[in-house]
Amino acid sequence: MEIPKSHPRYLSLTTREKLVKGVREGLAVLEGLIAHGRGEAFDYILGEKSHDFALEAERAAVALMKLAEHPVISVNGNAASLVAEELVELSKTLNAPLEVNIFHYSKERVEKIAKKLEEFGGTVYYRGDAVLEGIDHARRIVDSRGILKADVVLVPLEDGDRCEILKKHGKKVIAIDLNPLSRTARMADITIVNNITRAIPEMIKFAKEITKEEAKEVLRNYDNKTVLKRAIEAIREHLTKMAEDVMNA
Ligand code: PTJ
Repeated sequence: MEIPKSHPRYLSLTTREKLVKGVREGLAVLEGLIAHGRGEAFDYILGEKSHDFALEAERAAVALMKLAEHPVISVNGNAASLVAEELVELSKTLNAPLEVNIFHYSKERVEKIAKKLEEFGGTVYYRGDAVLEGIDHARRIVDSRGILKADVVLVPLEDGDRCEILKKHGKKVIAIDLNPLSRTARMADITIVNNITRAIPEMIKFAKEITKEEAKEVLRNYDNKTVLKRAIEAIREHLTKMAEDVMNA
């Protein structure tokens, strides 16, 4: 469908179309559309912008990955549909390989996602030759060169279960999740409450700028609990403003 640039919801609608295309191409699953809808709703009540707490978390995430020995970026169907090219750029900038890791498992989809990332020049792990003990669903299948030995894992649009298991395996977890109330958001070491479509380009910019010394300083001052609190408060403030706008209209 052709969406006119003049449409007030142009950006949101074109993002939706990307995900629909991702489903049609076999990258994302139908459940991914539902997850995206939930994300959209949170984005809406957050004012559809990158808040200061999100930028702070993005900078801390980049700092953590910069200082890590084996940082890995986990990619699922939604992430590949929305920001494949950008994920490859972030991966190259931070020297952090990409690993396809999906919840609704099929070998065919793993390969399609990997191919898409490789088309943009990404280094992609998807051998699935190792298992993360303690988790029942398909996300336990990992690559021995990637998530298995990673010390830091970036998990965009994740479910709480896996975040928990990654932490149990001693890994630092960075989540990108528009829902600051989710289990993932609360369990991660760094939670980026922002749309992945804004977060990844911003992280690329930070990754290009930051030095190792600055990274250490950023992490010394970072507090994820405060970031989550500010995200929840931002929702409250935005809703209060919208309520006032209704009364003043
Ligand atoms: O490709 P698969 O099989 O790995 O499946 C991917 C989905 C996303 C379907 C799977 O991981 C899933 O079911 O995720 P959840 O548990 O629904 O969690 C997704 C979270 O991401 C929710 O909290 C959403 O609010 C959030 N979210 C959705 N779209 C975005 C988002 N966060 C940031 N940016 C988005 N565009």
